[in-house]
Amino acid sequence: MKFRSVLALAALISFAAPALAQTAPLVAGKVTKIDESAGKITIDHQKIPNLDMPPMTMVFHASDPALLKAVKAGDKVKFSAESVNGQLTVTHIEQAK
Ligand SMILES: [Cu+2]
Repeated sequence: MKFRSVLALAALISFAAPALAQTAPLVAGKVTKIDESAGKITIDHQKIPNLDMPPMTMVFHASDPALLKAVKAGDKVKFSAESVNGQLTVTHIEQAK
């Protein structure tokens, strides 16, 4: 019984791992506002192909609070956004050079 659940877990992880490794494309944008306490970031972004979204300014959740410390309002950035549990979430962000 226990061995079976370990096998099931191993199977689950082997399926989940490629999905986690798959990264969303980097999108160019400009940070307009950061709300650290709410864990949100507003980005004036270009087209987001994986979300089929045209350019606009909008609020995203941050998948990790540390992401909001890496950038500040006014920064030009490259970021990845994905739908996580139905919420549009920034999963990666870096300064654009
Ligand atoms: Cu948008």
